[in-house]
Amino acid sequence: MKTYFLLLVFIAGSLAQEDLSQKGFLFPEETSTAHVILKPETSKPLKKFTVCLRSYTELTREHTLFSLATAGKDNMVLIFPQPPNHYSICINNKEFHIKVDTEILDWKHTCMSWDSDSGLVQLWVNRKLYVRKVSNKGFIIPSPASIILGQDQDSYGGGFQASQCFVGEINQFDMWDYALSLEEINQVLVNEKNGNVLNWTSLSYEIKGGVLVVPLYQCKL
Ligand SMILES: *[C@@H]1O[C@H](CO)[C@@H](O)[C@H](O)[C@H]1NC(C)=O
Ligand SMILES: [Ca+2]
Repeated sequence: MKTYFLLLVFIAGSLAQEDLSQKGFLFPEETSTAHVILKPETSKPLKKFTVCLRSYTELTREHTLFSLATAGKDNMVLIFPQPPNHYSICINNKEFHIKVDTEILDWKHTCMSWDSDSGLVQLWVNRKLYVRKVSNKGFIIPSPASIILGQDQDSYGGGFQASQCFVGEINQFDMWDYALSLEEINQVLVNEKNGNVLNWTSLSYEIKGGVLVVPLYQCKL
């Protein structure tokens, strides 16, 4: 009985690996603590990647959608919307901006890819590919990486500021170690493709602070 109880506490309180296809993360309030640590399937250096996620926020200030830090480089990869019309993106601590359409109060699907061979950076928001950029051609993202949802890392795994945190809901987060083709992005949009680095249907993650896992409810009209 006692062992059973301790096991439950362990599963609920720390590392979980779970099929989240019918669930999402809720970040209910502005804090400098609430975040989700994501544990990738592979710890190899990355020459390319794609991340995709759905999000819903009421925030009109800048905030963090995705933060990947490596030793000494807190903004190794950062996806940082600056409503109403910009995304700030960092690769290898190098920041650039992508102008986007005005944000609206609704679910939003974001995909971003980077390919070291060409340096090509692609950002899709709600199926639209924005003007492409080139950054860090030839670079390789070293390992290990600290991958976090909900907060911007100003140091490896920490250094959070409430004023840059995410408040709202995030689901269908996946990450790949290659740049997805347009056909593959379309598969992601209809939930037919999951990541080989982070897989939303078997996600290894750890919740810190007040983040809730909530069911995805959709009213049918
Ligand atoms: C994602 O996880 C599911 C469930 O374990 C598995 O069936 C699928 O093959 C995984 N996808 C990838 C790309 O690893
Ligand atoms: Ca910061």
